[in-house]
Amino acid sequence: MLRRMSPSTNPRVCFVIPTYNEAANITPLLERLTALHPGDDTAVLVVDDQSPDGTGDLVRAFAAGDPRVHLLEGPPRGLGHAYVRGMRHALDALGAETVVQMDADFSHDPADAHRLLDRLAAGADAVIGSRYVAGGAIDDRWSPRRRLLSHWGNQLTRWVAGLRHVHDCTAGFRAIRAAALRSADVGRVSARGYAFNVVLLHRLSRGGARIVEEPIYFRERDRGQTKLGLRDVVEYLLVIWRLRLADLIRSRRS
Ligand SMILES: Nc1nc2c(ncn2[C@@H]2O[C@H](COP(=O)(O)OP(=O)(O)OP(=O)(O)O)[C@@H](O)[C@H]2O)c(=O)[nH]1
Ligand SMILES: [Mg+2]
Repeated sequence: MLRRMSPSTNPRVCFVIPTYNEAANITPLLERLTALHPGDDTAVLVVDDQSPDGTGDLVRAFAAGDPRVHLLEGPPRGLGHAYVRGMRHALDALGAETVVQMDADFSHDPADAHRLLDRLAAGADAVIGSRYVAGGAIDDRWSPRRRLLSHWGNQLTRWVAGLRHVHDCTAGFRAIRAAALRSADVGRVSARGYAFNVVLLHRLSRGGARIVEEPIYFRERDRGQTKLGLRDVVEYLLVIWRLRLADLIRSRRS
């Protein structure tokens, strides 16, 4: 397929993909994403935390053959830090107009990104690839424990953090306009781990962003291992109550 020849223009869309030990997934994912988005208006930024399994080297090798692929490396400081670094780089260094955040393990189908981007083009500021709206689903291979944790974690978040209008608050597959990320001051989100996603969502929502949900099928990873740990769960619970407190203080002041 012919590429649009405008390599000096800023990418319209930058995929931001955090990785930690995703050597089994990253090359197939980069192949698939770059094939689905063949134009020079797309960039892919992998944010790797010096994965011991050599994920970074695989990205470097791929990027050598495709200048639209970028690698941002840093010390392992958690998923939240990786997202902040990646989104800042996408906005400030690459000049992206839209950021699509997604996981590296094929739980988020790269082919679904087009649907998220279409909803953005139709007027939304942020589109969530959602498991919990009509048409959305989770892989049957999820254990009942994992299902329960995710379902009730989401319900708790909606009520405690005041995000009742959103059904999938923890989703990591989202398309967000650069302007919305800037007004949410994404560079200053301090959550270390998975709580990043709910903090960013809360900031977007309170900043008046038009947030919509697009149903997705969330596939269980076939390769590699989960990194979700107890520390993340504890931070998450503290964070949603902190967000509620922030709302309370704000409403008292106004
Ligand atoms: N850079 C970076 N990436 C991370 C870190 N922790 C997780 N990731 C990546 O973030 C994405 C989501 O992590 P997963 O471990 O798949 O979390 P999950 O989807 O809740 O768990 P599974 O369903 O078991 O896959 C994946 O692409 C991971 O490689 C981290 O500390 N740093
Ligand atoms: Mg995963």
